[in-house]
Amino acid sequence: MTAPPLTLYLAAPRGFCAGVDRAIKIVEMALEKWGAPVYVRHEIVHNKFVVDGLRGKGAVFVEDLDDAPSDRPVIFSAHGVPRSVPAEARAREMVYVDATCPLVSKVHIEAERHSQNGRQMVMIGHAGHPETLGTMGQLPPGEVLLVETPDDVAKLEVRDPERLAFITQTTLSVDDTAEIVAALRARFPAIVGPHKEDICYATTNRQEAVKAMAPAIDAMLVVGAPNSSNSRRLVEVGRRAGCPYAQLVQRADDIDWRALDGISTVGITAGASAPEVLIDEVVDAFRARFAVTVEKVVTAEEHVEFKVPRVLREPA
Ligand code: 0CJ
Ligand code: F3S
Repeated sequence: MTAPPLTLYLAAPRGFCAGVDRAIKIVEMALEKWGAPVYVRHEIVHNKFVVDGLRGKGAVFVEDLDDAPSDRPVIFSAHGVPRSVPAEARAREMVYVDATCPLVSKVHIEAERHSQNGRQMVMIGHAGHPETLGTMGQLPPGEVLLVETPDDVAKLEVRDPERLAFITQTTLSVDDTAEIVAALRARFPAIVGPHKEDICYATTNRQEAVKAMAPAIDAMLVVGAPNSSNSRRLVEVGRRAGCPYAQLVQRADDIDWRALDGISTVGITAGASAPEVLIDEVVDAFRARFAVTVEKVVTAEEHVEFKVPRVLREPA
C-alpha cells in the first residue's frame, strides 16, 4: 500500500526563544563551573524533555528554595521569582544565579518604577503561573492587582483611579490582552502602561506564524508542555484563526493518529520552551505514515540573543 500524500507546514519562528536558550545555558554552565549537584528552583523552562536532560547531567529541581541546601549553587528559572526568593538565598549565604529572562526582568523594573511613582498596578496575567507570582512578588501584597479577563476589569477595586498603571505577563495571547487593555483604558482613562503590553517578541512572532498558517491547514500540532503558557496560547490562536483541529503534543507519542485520519495538510509549530529535536521527532513520525512534503511558513526572522550572567563567564 502506498503512503497517502501529506503536506507539513512548519511555522517559523517556532521553538526556543533567546530567554530559554540563555536559561538552559545557565544551568549547563553552572554544572560545568561548580560540578553536580546544582539546584534549580522550578523547572528551568516548562519542558519535561529539557528538565530530564539537565537532571541527567546533575541538576536537581525543587519547587521551594527551602528544599535546596545552603552549600550548593541554586538557579532561578526563566519565569522569574518574587523578591523574597533572592532575599532568602542571600540570608542563607547561598551562591545563586538568576536565569529570569531579561524581558521578564524588564517588566519587574517597570513595576518598581510605577510603584516609586506612587501608582498601584494592574497585572494582566494567569493566576498561579510562576511568572505572574514572580512579577507580583516584586512589590508588597495589594500593590499589584491581577486581572485575567475583561470581566475582572469591571470588578476591580482600586485605591485611586488617577494613579494607576498596568503591566502584563510576557506569554499571553496578543488578541485577548488587547481586549483587556481596552477595557482597562475605558474604565480608567488615566491608567499608564507600555505602548501595547509586555508580551515578548517570541510570543508575538509565534502567534503571528500560527495565524498565517491556520486558515490553510486541516490540523495543527503545537509541540509543548501542558504547563507552558506560551505553548497553550498557540493552540488557542490556531483554533481561533480557523484551524479545525489544533492540539498540544509533548512529543510524537502524544499524536492522536485517528483524529488525523483523512487529512492532507498539517501545520506544526512549537512553544518557546520546546527543543527542535522534539519537532524533528514529530516530523519523522509523519514521514513514517505519509508521503510527506515539507513547506516552511516564514513570517518573521529572529536575531535576539542574551548573554549569560558574568559569574558564569569567569573562571571558577
Ligand atoms: O515565562 C517566560 C519567561 C517564558 C519561558 C519560556 O516558556 P515556558 O513554556 O517555560 O514558560 P511559560 O509557561 O511562561 O510560557
Ligand atoms: Fe523571554 Fe519571551 Fe522567551 S519573555 S523566555 S523571550 S518567551
